[in-house]
Amino acid sequence: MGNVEVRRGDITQIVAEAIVNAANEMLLPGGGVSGAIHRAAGPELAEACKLLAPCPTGEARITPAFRLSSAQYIIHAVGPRWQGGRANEAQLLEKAYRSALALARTHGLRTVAFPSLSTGIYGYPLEEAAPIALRILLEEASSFDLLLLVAFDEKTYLTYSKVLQEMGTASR
Ligand code: AR6
Repeated sequence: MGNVEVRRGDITQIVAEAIVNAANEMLLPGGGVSGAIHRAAGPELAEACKLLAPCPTGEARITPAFRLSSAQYIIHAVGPRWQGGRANEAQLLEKAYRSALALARTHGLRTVAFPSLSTGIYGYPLEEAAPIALRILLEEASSFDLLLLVAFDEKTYLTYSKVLQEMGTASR
């Protein structure tokens, strides 16, 4: 198993080759982590995103990180909006993580930091999203040096930490 870690913090402060943005299909800045990433990267990011939009749910696009000096690339992944659980949300969430990792691999990137896709404005229940996200990161970790899940708030941090610990124990 490669290296997967849960960290508490602001993803715009994390040093990694790529950070992942929880984007929308139009790749517009919006709020949440996306707003923070766009503020840190500067207006060039929105210009670059415009050229790559739309990005259907479950897919990802890659751009430079522009003024964000802690990373070289930003990978914009579009997770699903929670609609009650019967609209293929789990498959789409999995696909969003996998699409981001596939882009990282094709660009030869070794360290990638993710936010908790879909569990903010898009309303995906944290307890259901965390095992999906971490299962995929663990499955794909051998292709990378380090995969980080960066939790902005305490509840997200505790949930992901607990799930990772359980999964680590289960696989030993
Ligand atoms: N660093 C790390 N995580 C953060 C940060 C940060 N600086 N800020 C917020 N989070 P959200 P979504 C956490 O809403 O649910 C935007 O408008 C946040 O606490 O950013 O996928 C986009 O443009 C939560 O745990 O993304 C889309 O329209 C997690 O990041 C839409 O929101 C994801 O919350 C996407 O919604």
